[in-house]
Amino acid sequence: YSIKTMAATAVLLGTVSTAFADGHAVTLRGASMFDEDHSFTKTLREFERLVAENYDGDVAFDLRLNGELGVESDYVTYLNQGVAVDYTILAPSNMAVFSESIPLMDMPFLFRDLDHWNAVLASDAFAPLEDDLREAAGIVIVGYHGGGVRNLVSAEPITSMEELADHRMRVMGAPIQALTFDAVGAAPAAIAYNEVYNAIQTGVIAGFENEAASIQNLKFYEVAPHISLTQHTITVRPIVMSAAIYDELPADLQAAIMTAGAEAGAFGRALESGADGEILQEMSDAGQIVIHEFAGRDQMLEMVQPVQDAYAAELGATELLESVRGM
Ligand code: X1X
Repeated sequence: YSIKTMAATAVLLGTVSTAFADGHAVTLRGASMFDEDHSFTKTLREFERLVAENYDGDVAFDLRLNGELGVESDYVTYLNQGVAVDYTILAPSNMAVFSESIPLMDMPFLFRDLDHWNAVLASDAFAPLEDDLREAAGIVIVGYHGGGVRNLVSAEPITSMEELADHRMRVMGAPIQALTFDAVGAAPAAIAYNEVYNAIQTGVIAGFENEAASIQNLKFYEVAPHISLTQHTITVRPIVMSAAIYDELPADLQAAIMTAGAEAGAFGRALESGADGEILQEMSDAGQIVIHEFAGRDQMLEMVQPVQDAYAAELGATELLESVRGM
């Protein structure tokens, strides 16, 4: 290999060795499915700024937006292999393929309200799940973004348990997501995020579930303008790095990344949870969505709890689940 060839290879793989390509000692490649307006991208920008601020050495960032490098289910594979994507923000349920336990963090109806969500994220309750993710997936959690509230998003209104029955809806790839919506009577199917818009448009599914920021950013309202306030999830969205890359970095850069991850996460959580209601209102005011009350939320919660219990028991995480519920 000549240096030029190595540089080209490094650019393709997006590893720390991109130093050859752009003259920086370390260049890290990031990925976002969204544009600059979405809270994920803003949080990753803040993360970059804080890493640079906390590190004395030479580090640069190359953040690819608008799904240029695919969707989260792709990023997970790249992070695991240590190629193409070094840092991003991911839904735990999109990491299920490598770690069975990580989706516990974002299973529907885990959090009672924002106070509960805040208390759990301020604790170290998820530490065993983080350890499993590092071990099983080669992915390091450096901070926690999140705070969006997920609702049903559909082509036709869903306002009651009766209307939810057999509703063909997309869920994220983790089995606990499908089990949850199956338990409440819907007909869930795991479909890649970048296929959801077309799948609704062509009638393959009748809807999905998502938070306001992403519905707005990716214009899902064009095909699914009905939002039913099931408020079943408050999102937890780890800021993550590939362990293969992280472990090769100098110790002072690793320390800067951990500090930056924690601070950028807090910044992002305040941003997304603060803007969630406003974004729904904006879309409603613009005539893009119609918001519906959902009558059966308490019933859903009751039907879902045994599913959560069984999932936790299978993972040997009953104590963890109980401690989260007890906070
Ligand atoms: O449903 C998904 O796959 C996505 O929904 C939103 O865009 C985000 O929460 C993202 O992390 C992913 O979960």
